[in-house]
Amino acid sequence: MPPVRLLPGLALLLSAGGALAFLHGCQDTPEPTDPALAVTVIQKTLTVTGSGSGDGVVTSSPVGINCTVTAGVAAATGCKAQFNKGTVVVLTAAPKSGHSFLRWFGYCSGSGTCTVPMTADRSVQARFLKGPFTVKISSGTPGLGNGVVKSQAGLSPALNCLITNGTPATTGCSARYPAYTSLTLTATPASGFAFAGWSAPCSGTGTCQYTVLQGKTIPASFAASGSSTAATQGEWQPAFATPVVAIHMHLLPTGKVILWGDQGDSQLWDPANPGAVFTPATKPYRIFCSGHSLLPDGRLFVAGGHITNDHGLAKGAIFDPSLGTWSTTATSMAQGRWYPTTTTLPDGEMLVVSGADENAAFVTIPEIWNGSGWRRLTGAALTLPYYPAMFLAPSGQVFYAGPTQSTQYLSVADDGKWTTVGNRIVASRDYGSAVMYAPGKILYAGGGDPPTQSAEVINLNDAAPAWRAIPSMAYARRQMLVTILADGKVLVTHGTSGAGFNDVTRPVYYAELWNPASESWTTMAPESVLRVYHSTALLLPDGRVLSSGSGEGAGITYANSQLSAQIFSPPYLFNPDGSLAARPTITSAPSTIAYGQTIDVQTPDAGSVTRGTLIRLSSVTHAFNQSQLIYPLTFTPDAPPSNTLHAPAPASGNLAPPGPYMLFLLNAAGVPSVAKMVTVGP
Ligand SMILES: [Cu+2]
Repeated sequence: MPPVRLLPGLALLLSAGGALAFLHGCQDTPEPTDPALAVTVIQKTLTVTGSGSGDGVVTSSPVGINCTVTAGVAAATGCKAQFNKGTVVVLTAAPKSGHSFLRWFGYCSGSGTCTVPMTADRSVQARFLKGPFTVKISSGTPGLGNGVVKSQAGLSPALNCLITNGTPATTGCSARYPAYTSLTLTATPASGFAFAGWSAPCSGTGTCQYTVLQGKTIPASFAASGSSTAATQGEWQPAFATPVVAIHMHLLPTGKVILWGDQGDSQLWDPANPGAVFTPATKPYRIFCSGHSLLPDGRLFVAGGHITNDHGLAKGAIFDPSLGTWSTTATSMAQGRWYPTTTTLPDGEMLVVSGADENAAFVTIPEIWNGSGWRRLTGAALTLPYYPAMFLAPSGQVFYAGPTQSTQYLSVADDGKWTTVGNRIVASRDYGSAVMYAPGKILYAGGGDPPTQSAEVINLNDAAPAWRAIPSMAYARRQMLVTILADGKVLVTHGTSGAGFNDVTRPVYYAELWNPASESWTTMAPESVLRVYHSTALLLPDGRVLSSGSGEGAGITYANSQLSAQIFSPPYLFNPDGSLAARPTITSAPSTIAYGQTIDVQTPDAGSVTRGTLIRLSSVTHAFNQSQLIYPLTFTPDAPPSNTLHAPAPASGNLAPPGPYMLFLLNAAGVPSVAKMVTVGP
């Protein structure tokens, strides 16, 4: 396990789950071994606990544990036993009739037997659930597709679920079954429609075999006949090799991507020339575990770095994309920072918060880079978790969204001041991911331990902003990324559904797409590579998403890390039949956009383009993109045959802090252009 440590004064901000944000470093520290005493038999304790609503018994081989769980609560005796150190204990869970054994938590996962090597004190939890359970059929393509889902002949009660236009009927689509009922579901499309497939717990387009262990919703997706999965679920291109682990990844105004891990150089790659080699750029210092965002002039700003786990460097660095080289800032921060967050302010200054210093003390004082030196916000001391989710709000204040529960505004005026906004609904979203998906509107999805599939939003434009629950993702996940797409929808990639810091045995391969207008989720095609802790993803200028990284920390060696990247093409790039959609094009657009002015764009598609987006270039690490944000554009065309569109630019840096953005046009079908790089500023 990684080292565990807590500092005084944290209790205010921390829930039990939130504390985990502090406990995990970039590398794993081996467990200390017991003193080697040849004649002493060392014993280790195995503890079994229960959870859920059901009854059952957990027994061990060799004997020792005989633990009765009633309504999820383990009995006072029989649930704890000592074994000689090194004994391999196998636990078996047997549910009472009518109840189910769902799975193990703690040292084991899964639902089979639990094998525990007693090299240390161990604890496992057995989750039993009380039947019967409700199984419900839903549509994986809301608003789209007709068909019917039926259970196997002879089953009572039967499922006979008619789905029309992506909406399941009010009867026949849900039934209650005793624990361990075996369901075989068959999906038949209506005439003119095709069955696009099941989503979890099933997959593919054959029958869905499901053993009822808990209440479950099973999505079935129907689509118009002849439609392809690319049109509804997007498409992943084959993975390709990267020379280092992309733990930190950024898009530069040159259109190139820069990425780095701990080992090796930083590396440049050009998505417009995918066959081109990676070009190394020597790091200025050990910039692993730093924070970063893009400066008003398009250079990449980096604050802090790595000494050892929980010990940060006070240095700063800048990468100049036009020169292709790094330089170190002339002055350093007052304290080192390991796992800080960097936020571009309305005037182009760079705010740095959180992180641990050279002595592994949490840095409580925010610090601001003004382009030539640093100043500290001494009136705003506050201990924040590592890599906090910080967003520039329309008020010009900076909003702290998590992962701990109490969300707050930081005013950077004078010597700084925090004010409380309100608590999130879910207490800890540790290694979940947050995004400002529209000016002042923030989505926070997943995270926590065990991870949640829930999501919530807040609108900072409201008079009294409050967090509000929205529909959940299809998959619980942590160690994930949320990425704004060219059309303003939000893509979720990566993560693990397992409990603990980084359970590589339960990866979530499926991406999910969130529609801010309907607040609904659609499951996308699965990535082929496992990406969990230390993974990254960002939007490319061509509207696709680059996904990379994972590993090189939390016990995963460099050799076992993901030295690869993969690109996702969202559904908006495809026609319903799977062919590539015709994209609007930009003939010309200004290279700089000034606050409060009008943006004039030339396009041969003026007749079909009504909207566009400005999306700030990404700077990503550790489940958070510190730079991305979106400013939606509404275009008005000149009278035909003019090819000119006009849109109001952002009014101020509060809505779009200065720096490099991608300008996308969107046609009536929602297909984006390839972006033009622009600089937004005063
Ligand atoms: Cu790390």
